[in-house]
Amino acid sequence: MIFAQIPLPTPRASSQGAEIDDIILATTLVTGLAFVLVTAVLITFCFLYRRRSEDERTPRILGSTVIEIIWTTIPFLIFIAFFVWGIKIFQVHLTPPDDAMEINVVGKQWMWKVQHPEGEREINSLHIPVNRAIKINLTSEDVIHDFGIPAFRNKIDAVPGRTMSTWYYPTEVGVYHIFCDQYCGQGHSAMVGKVYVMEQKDYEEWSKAHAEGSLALEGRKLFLKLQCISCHSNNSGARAPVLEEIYKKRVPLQGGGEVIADDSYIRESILYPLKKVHEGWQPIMPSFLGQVSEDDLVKVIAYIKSLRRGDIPVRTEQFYPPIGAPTQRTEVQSPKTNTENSAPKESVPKNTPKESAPKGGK
Ligand code: HEC
Ligand SMILES: [Cu+2]
Repeated sequence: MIFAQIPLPTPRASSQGAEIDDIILATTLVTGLAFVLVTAVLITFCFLYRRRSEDERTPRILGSTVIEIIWTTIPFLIFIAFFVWGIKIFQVHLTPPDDAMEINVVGKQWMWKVQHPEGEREINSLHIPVNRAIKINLTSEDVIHDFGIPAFRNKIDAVPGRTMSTWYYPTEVGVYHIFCDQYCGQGHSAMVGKVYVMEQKDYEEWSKAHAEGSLALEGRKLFLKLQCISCHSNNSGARAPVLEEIYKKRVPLQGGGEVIADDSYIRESILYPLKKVHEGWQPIMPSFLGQVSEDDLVKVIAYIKSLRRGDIPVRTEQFYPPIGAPTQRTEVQSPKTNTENSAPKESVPKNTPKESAPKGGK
């Protein structure tokens, strides 16, 4: 844990992080030192043994067994030491504790689909409790991806037709990056996400709100299906307010005054969006009167009320595979149908309902 004291730009948020940092820094130091030594000797010898006159002849030097043995044995022992050290850490990564909470992750071009033990699902985000072992079961629906979380110092390939496992023990509450660490096609750079490490009670709350069949989860599906996400997304430059944590907050209104965002305000905003317009936003939201049944409205409102920071998904664009790439995916490998599977794809209209209306209408 000596080297692990050095501050690094990437936060360290898992119990295994320090060990990994130690071995990486030690390897870098030792090999770096060897590099400096070899280079120094090389440059010194260039001067020391340079040709001094036109008729100086190069002496014939034959090998030295002693030197050969020394410079073979020392690096060999050093590398073996690193190998043993590395294997020990790797072994720990391969063997999750028995009480680990299991989460299934599926990679596909180009998103991460996550399923929790109680059935909660999410895309491109992973909510987990702090100070609890988390086992990840990973697979891929198409090509090889790699589920990498730098803050946990962990990455593992997602291989189609196989389930790979790894585990974490998150130690710091916070939000960290998920990257796809294996080049997997055109949308590879967009195959990113966030991991939310939460206090146990926050996780339970989140879990309850996202459990299969809960109102909020049903509402989430409607939110995607009704394409609310085309405006209310987490993308920078989205055209509408992000609806996270608005419940019971004050909303300043255009033309002065303000209103508390309670159930009835949310309801009115969906059915009669122009009645009260959030100050600073364009009144572009179409009315959903007649498009959402009362039952569904209740679910959508429950979803909006449940939203915490980072809950609103980012719009995932549909990327088309490059020409020549296999278009038909083998059904054998795909796990059972995921209801959220197609949601982000559908939720990316090129035009909002409002914008596209005049084209067809006039
Ligand atoms: C065409 C873009 C667009 C779509 C689609 C859209 N909205 Fe909006 N929405 C807005 C804008 C812009 C505002 C802020 C201006 C206003 O209050 O009308 C807003 C405001 C709201 C508000 C009030 C929040 C606040 O901060 O005042 C709620 C709640 C809301 N929308 C819910 C929804 C729901 C639910 C859907 C889907 C059924 C939806 N919106 C679809 C653009 C959109
Ligand atoms: Cu990928």
